[in-house]
Amino acid sequence: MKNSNKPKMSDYHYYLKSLLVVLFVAFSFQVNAQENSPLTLWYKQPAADVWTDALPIGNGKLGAMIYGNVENELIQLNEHTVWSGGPNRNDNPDALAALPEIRRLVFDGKQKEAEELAAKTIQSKKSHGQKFQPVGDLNIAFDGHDEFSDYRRELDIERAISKVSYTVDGVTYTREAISSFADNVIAIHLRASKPGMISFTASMATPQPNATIGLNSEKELTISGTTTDHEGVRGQVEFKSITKVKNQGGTLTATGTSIKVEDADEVAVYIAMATNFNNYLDLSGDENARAAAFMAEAATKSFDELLKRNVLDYQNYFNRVSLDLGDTESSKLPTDERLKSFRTGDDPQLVTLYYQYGRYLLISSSQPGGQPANLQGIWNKEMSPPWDSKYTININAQMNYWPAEKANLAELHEPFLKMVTEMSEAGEETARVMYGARGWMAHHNTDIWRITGPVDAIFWGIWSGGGAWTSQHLWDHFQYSGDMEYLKSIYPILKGAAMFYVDFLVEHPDKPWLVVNPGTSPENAPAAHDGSSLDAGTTMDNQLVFDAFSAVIQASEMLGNDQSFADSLRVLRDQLPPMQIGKHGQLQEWLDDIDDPNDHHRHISHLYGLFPSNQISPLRTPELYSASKNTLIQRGDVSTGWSMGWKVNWWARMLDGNHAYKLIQNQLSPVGTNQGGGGSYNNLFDAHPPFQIDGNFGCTSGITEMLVQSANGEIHLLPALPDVWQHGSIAGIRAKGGFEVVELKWKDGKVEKVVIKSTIGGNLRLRVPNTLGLENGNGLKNANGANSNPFYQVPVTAAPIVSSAAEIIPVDLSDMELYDVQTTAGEVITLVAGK
Ligand code: FUC
Repeated sequence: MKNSNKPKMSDYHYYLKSLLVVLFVAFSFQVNAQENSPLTLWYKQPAADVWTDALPIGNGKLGAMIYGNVENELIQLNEHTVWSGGPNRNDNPDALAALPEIRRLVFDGKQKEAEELAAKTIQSKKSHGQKFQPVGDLNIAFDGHDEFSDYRRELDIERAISKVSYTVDGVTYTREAISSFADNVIAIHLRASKPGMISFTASMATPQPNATIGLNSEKELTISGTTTDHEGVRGQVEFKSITKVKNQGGTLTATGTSIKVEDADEVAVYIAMATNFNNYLDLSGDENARAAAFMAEAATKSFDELLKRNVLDYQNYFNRVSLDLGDTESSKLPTDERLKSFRTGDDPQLVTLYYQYGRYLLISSSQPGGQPANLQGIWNKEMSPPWDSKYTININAQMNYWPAEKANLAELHEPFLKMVTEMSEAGEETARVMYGARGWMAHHNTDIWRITGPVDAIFWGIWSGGGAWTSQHLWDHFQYSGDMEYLKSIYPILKGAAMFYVDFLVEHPDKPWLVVNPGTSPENAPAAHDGSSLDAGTTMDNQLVFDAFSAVIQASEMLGNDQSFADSLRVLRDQLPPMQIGKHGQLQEWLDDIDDPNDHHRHISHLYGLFPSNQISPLRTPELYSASKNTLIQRGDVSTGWSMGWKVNWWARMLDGNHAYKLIQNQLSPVGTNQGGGGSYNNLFDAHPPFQIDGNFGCTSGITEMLVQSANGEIHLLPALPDVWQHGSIAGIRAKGGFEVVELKWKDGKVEKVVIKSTIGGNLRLRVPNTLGLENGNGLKNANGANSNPFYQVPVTAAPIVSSAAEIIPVDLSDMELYDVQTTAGEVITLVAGK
């Protein structure tokens, strides 16, 4: 029949063709959309031999740096428990006998003599901490790929996948790499746009001296080794890596210690790594069985299966928070070019990318059951990395975890909290043997073996606040969730940290105070003390003891137990020295007014009280606000990476968004361009320099603090918004007391809409820059009196002692509203502007 409506065979072909075209377009669109995802770091050139140009992937246990080199791809490998040495302690028992004399010398103003004696008697004579070490490298050599075009290298932090693509002789080659959370392997996928085009030789290398590279009967490349001895501690970590090459099409030949693939259609390479490490005291695991089991399990799955599952696992964390600070044309440029022009340009999206990169790095370097992120996260290629890539706990390791609770990654706090628990076990002996004290303590460093003795020069190592500060993280973890069972479980650790000071504090001979002696203010030393760092009653020590005691006092109240111990702490807390404001208007770092206003030292430890603690605030302690401002200005902005990261948080707590933003500009400057200070490498790793990951995490925390703070007994929205972020939104931020800021939108610097979920109920006290009302048009109740919410009780800071020469800068607060909203568990509150 002519003109029939029935489709003809050719029509079927037409439909099929159309469908394929639609699918193809949709697919290419998706690929394009992925390539242009705003949350991508990307570059037009390979990393060549520059490690800080390579891109990091990790699953908290296995880390890799992908160089993206075309002819000779290099993938540098880490496993979280590959450390030098083995279980060991490093206390110096001579301390106890020398303690009275050291204290007397400090009180007599003979700090230098005290330091010399302490160097002999307190400083560890054993290990000064072991080293986090690499496993080795995977090299993949491609013949004939010396000339290429259309090169692109990227790290998509929305999907946790690194990708390299380029064209040789009309064939497009693609490499993707992930570190699989669920399947315990690093997986690399090699593809080409034409079949049979993939040929390469894969081999392994390792800088570990006690390791052998081999090939097993499964035609897998292996590295088997034992880590090195260091400072008298025998290397006892046994490690194994297994690399499997799975080709589709073509041939695979294994010769010597390399694998040659010829003419394959596509290839997957999986790398499993494991050690004998069970915990800080036990190395009885079987690294061979572990690595083999990981590989056997992963090998049954295709790369696409691993990838699909990995994206879901990763996004379970990553997608909880979104941030929009605006976008400009600059975001279309490669990341290294954006970094170069950030300070002078207009690229707010780079801040969003950097913020989310901080979250990406925490997800990738800190997973439950693994080791905490160390000074380099989980990425290190050196056998002797800077500061051994361990845990400096006078600031750096804590900074790594500042974003964990508020940026909605609380589960990833676990490795650090576990480390604190283990230090509390190890540090009991240190407290007893070295200082004759009950409870537990730690000095300024620890490592995978949880050493708690004093390391490095005595000047740094004698600091005794490691227990007080790190245990605050347990308290914080509780305060965010409100989980009373958790509080019960950690109470003994908080109590132990406080108990140490019950025994360690001594009466000052001339002043009416109880002080830490010997104490220090980390790594700084006043000229007035002949350059010695030792002192009694330094401001940071006082603030730390205040927090250690306050946490126990509040915890015991909430648990309704141990009241008499809490009461005894109240009495002691009242005898701590108050903060003092010196003749330069500064917050005094030392007990005497000896600060140098031209000192630009990177540590400003006495501002611990401003952040992360909450003993100083423009809203509650105006004189101390003034002193902190003077101190921040005198110390200056530019410094090492982590110091600048801390300053973002400080200026946010000072409610000065423009100054905080200035620090972000410094942080997002290429390393070497910042008047001798830190900055960022091309892969956006923080530069101390050298690379230290703390600055990444510190800045991520600081950006959150600029937008939402839970401090001062309230949730403060837009507390420190810089002029350049007048419009934007953030979603998914957590606040103490189980609140979640599900959505916060602002326009012209004012809150337009905020949605807050209360997970455990209680009063929501909200400070905002403009009038808000309920969606139904009803107004809100203005806050009155003390906040009834138990998670928003702030211990009162003692009135400072102010030098008669000090000038006090008045606090200039913009208009704000303060509301109280009663919430029940599970309730979602929506508030809008102007009602
Ligand atoms: C502290 C800092 C240094 C460095 C080191 C890892 O000692 O003072 O700047 O960050 O830790």
